[in-house]
Amino acid sequence: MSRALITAAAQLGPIARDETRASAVGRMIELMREAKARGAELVVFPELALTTFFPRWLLEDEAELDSYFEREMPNADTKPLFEMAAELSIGFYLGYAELVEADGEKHHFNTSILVDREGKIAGKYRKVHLPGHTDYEAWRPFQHLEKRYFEAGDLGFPVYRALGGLIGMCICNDRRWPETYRVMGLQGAEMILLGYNTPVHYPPAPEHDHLQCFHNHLTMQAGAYQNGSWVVGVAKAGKEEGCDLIGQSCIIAPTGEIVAQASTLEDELIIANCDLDRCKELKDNVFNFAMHREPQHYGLITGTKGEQLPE
Ligand code: CDV
Repeated sequence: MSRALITAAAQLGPIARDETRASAVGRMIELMREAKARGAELVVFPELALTTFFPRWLLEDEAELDSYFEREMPNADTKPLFEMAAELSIGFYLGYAELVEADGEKHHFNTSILVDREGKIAGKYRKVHLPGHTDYEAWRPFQHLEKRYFEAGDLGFPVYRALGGLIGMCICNDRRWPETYRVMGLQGAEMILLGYNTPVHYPPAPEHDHLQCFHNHLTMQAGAYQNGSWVVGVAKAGKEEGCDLIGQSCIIAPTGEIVAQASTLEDELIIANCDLDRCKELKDNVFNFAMHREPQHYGLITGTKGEQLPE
């Protein structure tokens, strides 16, 4: 008997700066309906899926910046997505900008949630690895101000029992870091969901622009294989406000093989029958952690942030 979780990756094409949340949610509902029609039990949307990728601009007006954030979830704009999920009995992952007010202080996070088949939030994650820079840098063709607009996540990398499996989440730049996957792998993660907005052009190292799609798959395939977990990576793709974003959304088996991949830079649904029991092929063998890990030699990984060079 297998533990199949039929999973869809719902890639989004560009979201314009003046596109409303209602419009973005409408596009996601269309994809959710298609996912259901094709048998999916879970649909994964991108990072910051409700608005354009606003960290590409310096926004100095606090009210304008905060207008990109959600103060509650669900809210009036996103409720239709939750209601549709419950009606169709389909779970979903959604990335959005979260604003929390506590003790008179504002906290901004780049967040994702996992919603179960009853339309209830089953898990939350706040992006740990924030790329980019804090101050305006005039030399760049576009900004990447995630370090200015968000705090680093404060929830770690939790893994949730949901949808019949052990499910973890991360967001965009997190996928490039092996620690992200390992911390979830050590909690038995059987499926890791992630959304991304990745520009083709990387201003600090443009000589790598032609490798963006390669690095996208390289890191996610390695994370899947080395932890014996399914990985579902979902792009916001295409030319968004003049900035080209990669696509190549994909579903990766625990063997590291891509089993479904998007072929456009638009709204596109891909789907795969993900047998969570296939994780055992790796977790019981080459990556049987309890049998083969040697954590006494891994202290540097949590003991230092930067390099410690030999004398
Ligand atoms: N949204 C992101 O985290 N984007 C980064 C870019 C800036 C490199 C990424 O890792 O894809």
